[in-house]
Amino acid sequence: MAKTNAAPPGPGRRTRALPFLYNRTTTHRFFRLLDATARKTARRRRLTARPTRNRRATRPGEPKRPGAAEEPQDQAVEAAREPDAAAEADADAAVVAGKYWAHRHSLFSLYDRGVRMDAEGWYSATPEAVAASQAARAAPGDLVVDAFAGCGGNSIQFAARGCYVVAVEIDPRKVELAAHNARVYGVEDRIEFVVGDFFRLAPFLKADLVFLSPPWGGPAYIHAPIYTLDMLKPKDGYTTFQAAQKIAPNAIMFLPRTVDISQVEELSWLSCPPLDFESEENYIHHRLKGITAYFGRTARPPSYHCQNWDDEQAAD
Ligand code: MGP
Repeated sequence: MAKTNAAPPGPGRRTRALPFLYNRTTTHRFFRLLDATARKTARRRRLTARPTRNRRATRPGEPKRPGAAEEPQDQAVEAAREPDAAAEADADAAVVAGKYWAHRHSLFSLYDRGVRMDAEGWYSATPEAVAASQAARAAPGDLVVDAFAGCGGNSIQFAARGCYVVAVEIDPRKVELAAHNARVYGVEDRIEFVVGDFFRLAPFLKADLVFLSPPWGGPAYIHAPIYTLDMLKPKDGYTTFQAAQKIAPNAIMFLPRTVDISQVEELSWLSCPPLDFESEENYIHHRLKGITAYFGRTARPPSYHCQNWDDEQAAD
């Protein structure tokens, strides 16, 4: 595109068209305002574009990084038009650009084949090795309901295990991303995507197992020293678990590493007789990522396990 240089204010066609602009005092104010706006925009760009170390242009022939529509930074800019969403989108984009991009291959080993995520997907997708080990608790041929399917990471691993999956997700845009990702992994035939509210659908569903990875409240969840079940979204952990119990007694729940584990164990006492219960710490590269709670036949004694995965192991 050709560069154009703005003509300095002065007499001529423009002066006649916009006389107020060239009035001495108004001009001054106008350009001051313009300058302030430009500074604000530049500051916003600097915030959302970090870090440059992990960001590089796509090489020819290489699968595209998340497309323009899904690029978290662009979403932030889009959302910035709505004042309420602006702060949230900026925070999301900064977090995503800051650390989750570096984790892309542990979230999806086939990331480079065109996996797509939205901002929430980046920070809430279960790392693939963890999702695979959770899925290993299901038997091939099981019918699994993934209650908060998001961008599809867990549904994909259950399908890869040989299960049939009903993936429930309230956001139709996420369902599109999840269906796309299922195609990338070649498991789309085993997943039925449903756009809907899990809490409304639960009374009408039956399955062998329910997988629950509800929103934890965004990356800020970590600021609470102890995460209690009432902090889960969109409904507290008890309500979510009871909705799942209408579908199947067997459930797997992925929860924050700071969760109050005694509260989680109490969920198993909501059934009579109490469900078998097991909790497991999930590590990637020796960093604790979350805690998985297994209920019913997905639980294995003894009741406490610790699991570590690193990328080399996951790649095998
Ligand atoms: P994290 O704790 O936000 O960051 O997410 P991480 O990578 O541990 O960075 P660190 O520098 O703090 O160590 C860890 C994992 O938790 C993510 O990869 C997701 O699998 C999961 N997770 C995080 N959040 C905020 C959510 C959420 O809101 N919902 C769900 N279901 N999972 C989440």
